[in-house]
Amino acid sequence: MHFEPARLVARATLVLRDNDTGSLVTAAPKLYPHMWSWDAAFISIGLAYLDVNRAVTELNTLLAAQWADGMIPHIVFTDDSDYFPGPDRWGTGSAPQVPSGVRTSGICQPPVHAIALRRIVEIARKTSQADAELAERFARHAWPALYRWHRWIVRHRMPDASGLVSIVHGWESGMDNSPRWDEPYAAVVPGPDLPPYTRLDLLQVNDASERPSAEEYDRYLWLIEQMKRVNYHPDEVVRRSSFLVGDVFTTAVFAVAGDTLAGLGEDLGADSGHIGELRAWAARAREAVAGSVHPETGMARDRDIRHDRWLGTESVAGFAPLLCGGLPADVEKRLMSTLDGPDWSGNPHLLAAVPPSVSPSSPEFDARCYWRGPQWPVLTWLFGWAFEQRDWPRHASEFRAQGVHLVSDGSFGEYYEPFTGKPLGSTNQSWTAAVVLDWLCGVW
Ligand code: 9WN
Repeated sequence: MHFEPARLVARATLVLRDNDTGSLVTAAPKLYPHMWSWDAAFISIGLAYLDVNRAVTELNTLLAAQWADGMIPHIVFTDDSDYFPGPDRWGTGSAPQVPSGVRTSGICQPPVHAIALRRIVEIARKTSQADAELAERFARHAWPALYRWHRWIVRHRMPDASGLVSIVHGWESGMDNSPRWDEPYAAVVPGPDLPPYTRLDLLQVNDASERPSAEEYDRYLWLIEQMKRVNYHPDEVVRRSSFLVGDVFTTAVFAVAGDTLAGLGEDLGADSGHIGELRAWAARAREAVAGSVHPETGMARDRDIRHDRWLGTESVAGFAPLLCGGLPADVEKRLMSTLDGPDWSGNPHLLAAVPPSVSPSSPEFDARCYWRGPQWPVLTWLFGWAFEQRDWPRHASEFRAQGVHLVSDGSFGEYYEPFTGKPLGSTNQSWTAAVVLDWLCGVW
């Protein structure tokens, strides 16, 4: 089955409406019945095409859950009890930073929010004067909150000389079981006192091998226990967590989102001192991304901070410098041709010419398993958006066209098998619907 653009738009609209609780759109109808931080950002962009006011509500709901110290938590829980780990297992209720009246997880996700805020303003400016005023008013209100979010990252998550933004849990990367984290996770040894648990995610997928393994889940849950024991104190978490990795993809997102927030601040007349700080933080992060590049492969690398070593997995995160810039022109050109080449988007067997999460030529590639090989539409959106910003319109429009091709079966899969295009994980995944709306309705 293949849907034409107008039908795809209609179906994407329906997905966002069906998953809408009023104050938030759940990440997916069954598998993820709550709000996720980076999903919410992408979802708000899609919502802006349906109703700017509703898009504003989405980001407002997320920001209402921002911790007092500035962290934006990775999950804002609804009352649904069909997801594990839920609020009780996270046990963030006694952490002093958590605002009252909301229940959240205790970690964060990539800081894409400023990108969404600016995109909403752009969309609203194209619809009507009233929408433009609404979006700008909201952007002025949200700007200081996002500034504080970026400041939290600088204060608490740039712990070593590499300058990379660090994560204390694979979930923070948004790429949970990517082989990027295999080595650092090998050093996470769950204690005998890991409380027992039952996974609920496996009830929602057809094939358990499309999801992380039991051993991986034990480690995910063990890291939560470690954080609970220090009551989510951000510096203690970084000091004690047995997983501490400089995430090059998150660092690139931080850099490009920081510059985006600074630019929006200039546009809206925000505090010039804060704008200057955002620019400086972004520059530092961009340098860290460039500094991670492997001299031979030309790909960016994560850094296992606990064990003081670079991680050389051939994952899509290796293209992080293309998101934020900062490389010498010849190195950047080479990286772009690697992306276009046969080990990545140019692999002749791919259904859609967009990068899989892991190179099909890598021994770690698994075509069906989550972040170990499948294509994720939302990543295609992010790279395409960045290419537009960087003034590479041909690449940007190719990514949009190929992204639409990938999702044209209309099921809005969470991720896709790269050779057959089979949707995997959840269907009717909200962020997939949202990026389709931006690809098909956006003015580029
Ligand atoms: C854990 C919601 C989230 C995404 C992540 C994706 C997946 C959660 C899970 O779903 O993670 O946070 O339970 O597997 O990996 O990127 O934000 O869509």
